[in-house]
Amino acid sequence: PRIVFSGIQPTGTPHLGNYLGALANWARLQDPDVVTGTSSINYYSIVDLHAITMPQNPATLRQAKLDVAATLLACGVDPKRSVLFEQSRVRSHTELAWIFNCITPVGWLGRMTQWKAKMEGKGMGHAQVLADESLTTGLKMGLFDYPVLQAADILLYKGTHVPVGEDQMQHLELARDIAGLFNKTFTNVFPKPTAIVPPAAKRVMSLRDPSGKMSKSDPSDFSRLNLVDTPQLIQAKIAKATTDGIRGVSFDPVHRPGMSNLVSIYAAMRDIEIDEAVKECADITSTKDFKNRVSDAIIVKLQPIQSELVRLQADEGYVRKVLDDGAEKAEQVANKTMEEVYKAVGLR
Ligand code: AQP
Repeated sequence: PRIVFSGIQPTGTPHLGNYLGALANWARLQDPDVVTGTSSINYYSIVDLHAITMPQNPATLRQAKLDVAATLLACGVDPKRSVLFEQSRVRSHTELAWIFNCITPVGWLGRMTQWKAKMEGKGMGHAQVLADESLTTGLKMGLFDYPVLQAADILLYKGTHVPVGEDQMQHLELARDIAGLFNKTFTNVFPKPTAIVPPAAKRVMSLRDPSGKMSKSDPSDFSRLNLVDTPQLIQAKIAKATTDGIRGVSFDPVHRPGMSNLVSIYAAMRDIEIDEAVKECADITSTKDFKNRVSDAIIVKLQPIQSELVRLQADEGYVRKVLDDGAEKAEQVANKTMEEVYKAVGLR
């Protein structure tokens, strides 16, 4: 069978980018493959150890983990068919990351763009490199090493398929390289995982600045659509979304990034192709009318998820129980892999 692994950080409430880039696929992958009939084992993790690579408030983090768990369940993750768990409850994630740290060249991590982007968010220049001491004193080891931990997350369960948004492609390549390096250095333990990226809306952009991706940690709440936003708020955020002065609806990410972002969101919400979405809106000349159509589509799509979420949030005991069971199941599999790893490396 396929072994599916993916994670989400409890850094805030999940947004439409998380949903379209990853979560919608998480639910879908619980079903057997429509073409081959292959079934899968699914591991979905709330990756709290990744969240602390950026400063977090402990109380907020604790609450966010429960909220994210409830949201995943509301989005269709089914604990009967998937192992849903908190990363830090399974200690082997960090153990395997350490072993990978001992073989992964620093240069591989130096090429990753995410830590640079996050440093940039702290007012540091993208062009400056590792050798610049003034830059790297502000860079925490954990943030730099994040992709190695991510490789450990996936490979601990011998993951073969990883449903993620496009922003994670570089990290997934690294996970493949680390798997290959481990197998070559010691013995063949790990498969090379493949990314599963959705065809449409693989990268949902910020509503305020469509040159950057929609993200939980963006300080502006108007930059994203949270899955929990009320219809009024969704309408207000879409109404304020950055577009352009050009009349009519078209898809042209280079010249019309804001408009194109809304078109791909609309297409994804309606489960149609981008071309079809543009055709459907051919008669619309005013951006205001188009935005109303987009927010209506979002509201309709999110409604069932939101009512399920309300139900789950009233039942914290159930959510905790799901996480406890998940941690137990994940740990058993992780322990088996670690035995193989320890033997291969010579630690046993
Ligand atoms: N804008 C996006 N479009 C498509 N997919 C996205 N993902 C995230 N943003 C988008 C996918 O969601 C999964 C969980 O990733 P995450 O927890 O790192 O999400 P985030 O919103 O990006 O969270 P943060 O805290 O703001 O983190 P940084 O700053 O690290 O991005 C992943 O599969 C991701 O691809």
